Amino acid sequence: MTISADHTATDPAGPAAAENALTEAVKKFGITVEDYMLPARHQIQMVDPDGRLKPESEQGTQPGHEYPVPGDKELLEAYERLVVGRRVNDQNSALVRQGRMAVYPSSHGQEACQVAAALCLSGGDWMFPTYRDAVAVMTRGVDPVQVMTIFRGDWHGGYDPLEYKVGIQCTPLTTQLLHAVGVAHAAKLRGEDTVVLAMCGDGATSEGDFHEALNFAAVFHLPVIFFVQNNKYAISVPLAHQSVAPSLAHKAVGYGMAGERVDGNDVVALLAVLDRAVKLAREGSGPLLVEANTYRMQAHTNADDDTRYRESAEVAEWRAKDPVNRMRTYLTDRGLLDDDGEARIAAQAEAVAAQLREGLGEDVPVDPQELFRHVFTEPTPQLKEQSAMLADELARDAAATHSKEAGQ
Ligand SMILES: Cc1ncc(C[n+]2csc(CCOP(=O)(O)OP(=O)(O)O)c2C)c(N)n1
Ligand SMILES: [Mg+2]
Repeated sequence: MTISADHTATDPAGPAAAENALTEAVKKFGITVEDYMLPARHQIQMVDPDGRLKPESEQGTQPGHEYPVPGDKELLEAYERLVVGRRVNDQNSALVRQGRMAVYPSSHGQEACQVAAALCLSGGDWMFPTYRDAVAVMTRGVDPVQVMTIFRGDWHGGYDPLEYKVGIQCTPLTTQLLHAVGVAHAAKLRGEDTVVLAMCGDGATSEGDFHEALNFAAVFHLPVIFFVQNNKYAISVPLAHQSVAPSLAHKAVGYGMAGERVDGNDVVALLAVLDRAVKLAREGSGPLLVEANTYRMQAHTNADDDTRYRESAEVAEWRAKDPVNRMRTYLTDRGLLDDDGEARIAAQAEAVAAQLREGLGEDVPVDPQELFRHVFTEPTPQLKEQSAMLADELARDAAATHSKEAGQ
């Protein structure tokens, strides 16, 4: 997409003002604009895989890329959501095997990213998720059964995006990034202080729409955080075959925005980096890209056999970096979590799982003609023809069933 609209027509302040806002934001970090845009040399990690808080000098930070440890209240809430998220992921995978859901792209192992993506936002902000981000949508406050409705395979998206300020979980890769940029542009024109978090995977960063969304957001200086969950695979394609950039966070600087990479299994670091990104975006310093370094612990979906393209040793290596265990150790060692707290959170997770079993346990009657109903205001001749063919087939089926029953 070529940007052909005059900036001054849509952004009264124009690009010069946007550039000034960025320069001002960078000034307070005491570094150059280039050093602000380039990710820190190492990923930000605050709590190591054994659950120990790392010394500040080993957290991967550097001047202008320093992050305070989030408060205890936020961390406890994050842990609670992690446990619920893990339980939901595993319950959903079971519901697929039982035929109650058609498909479920699980975020098992990526729950820290899911939880942080929701908790860093305020009520008036927007989130634009993908098919793998059901736990993030739920953590944002959408009813769990409504979130999972889309995976049943009927036509309905389940929840009202306007009510929750959460876009539909998009399956066509990176379409949601353009929706996100559009909403951010509209909010900016209206003078609202909305921040938009747009989610995608590592594979999705090769899409044309990824480029268009990032370029538009940077040129129009929009308050968007592009949150890339690098789980190392795009179905069977490993990251090394997808991109040879030094990191996915480095893609940001090419568009003129800041990038940062963070340990995606460390919810403490994720919250620290995303909280600052949201604050900066809200203050008007433009879009940012955050790459979370994580791993897809299970197959792409139930329709995929991951043993055909990756070694079990690799999966085992990542199991040791589990985000839930890590946080449990960290909070327990700090005296913030005890057996009673654990039991309360486990009970909460079980209640959500029961809600899903109940809510998705019944078949919903669907009208096959709804396939055609909401495509165009005026159906095309082809759709009319296909709809008539379906009506004919359904009538013949019904007649056959009727005569079979009459003959019995
Ligand atoms: C435009 C488009 N092209 C291809 C696909 C098929 N497809 C579905 S998921 C996927 C892999 C995406 O990988 P990634 O972005 O890393 O996300 P992950 O599934 O790992 O979360 C592909 C190629 C699609 N859904 N949309
Ligand atoms: Mg991926």
